[in-house]
Amino acid sequence: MTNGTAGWRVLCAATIAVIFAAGPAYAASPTIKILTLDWTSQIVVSHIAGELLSAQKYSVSYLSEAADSQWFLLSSGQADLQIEVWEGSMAKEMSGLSRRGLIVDAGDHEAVTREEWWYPAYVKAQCPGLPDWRALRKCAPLFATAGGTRGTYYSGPWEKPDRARIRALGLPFDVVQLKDGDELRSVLEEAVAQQRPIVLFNWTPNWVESIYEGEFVEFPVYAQACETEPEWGINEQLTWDCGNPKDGWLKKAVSRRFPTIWPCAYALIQRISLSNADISQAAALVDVRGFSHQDAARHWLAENEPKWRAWLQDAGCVAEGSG
Ligand code: TMO
Repeated sequence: MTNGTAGWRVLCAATIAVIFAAGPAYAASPTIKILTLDWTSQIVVSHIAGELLSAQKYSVSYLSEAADSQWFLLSSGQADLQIEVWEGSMAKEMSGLSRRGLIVDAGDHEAVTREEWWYPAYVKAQCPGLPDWRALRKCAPLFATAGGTRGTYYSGPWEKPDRARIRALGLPFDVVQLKDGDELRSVLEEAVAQQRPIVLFNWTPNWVESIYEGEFVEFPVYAQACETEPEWGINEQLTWDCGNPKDGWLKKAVSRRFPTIWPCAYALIQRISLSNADISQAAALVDVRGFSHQDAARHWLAENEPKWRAWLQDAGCVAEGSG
């Protein structure tokens, strides 16, 4: 290439930049702000969506937040997309805010989910009667730290009803709430290394199932009324005398502005549907195989091209962002 051509290109690019900057008619589509939260699969799947949107010429950015902030950020339009909304820990906010029109329900993933108390398989021999929750009443001292008699249950930052459940079911347990999925992973790995009894919050699909055998505790079966009607269930004075849903949904949520500003991107988000295997693989690529979140997303995309090509095709339109 000659200097002359290069110079002409620079001039040309500069001129185009000026023309585009000057006219509001050429204003670029605003950036789609994608929430990345505090457990691994959500971050990887956010990057999968982000890579697909970027390839469609949308401008995307990632906002790293604790799960609790998602509702305020989405309903105020400071964030646009939360790609993994879990029924067990997020149903209440999701249904309340979408009913009021403050956020938009962009449909379900194929995955069926569960979030619940969980223990590694070797714990069962130490506490006969598991997975029935009543076994935990007798075995509580096994799960005590430093000589106490009350057991410790390790939770993440997502689950709210644990203390209520402990009270309603008369379980001699205290809750130690950890910061995020990585901290849960550390206490689990440490306990397993020493074959020490542990009961902690876990969920499926997750990376854990690809490494450790284990089971969820079986509490009285969930019903909506268990949350609201004290008379329901074995404790007639208190709510939450039940477990979490066993066959929960997994949804996508977007900001109110999303469908109008980016209708084609919205059509794509509606079609994105991940299976249990997809989600647990996404988590395992990072937590077991050591990929970065973005590399894990690219790896998943490279291995699952027919799947995402079908989403793009079914969405059936070309990005506004590319215009
Ligand atoms: C929201 N989570 C999957 C960590 O339970």
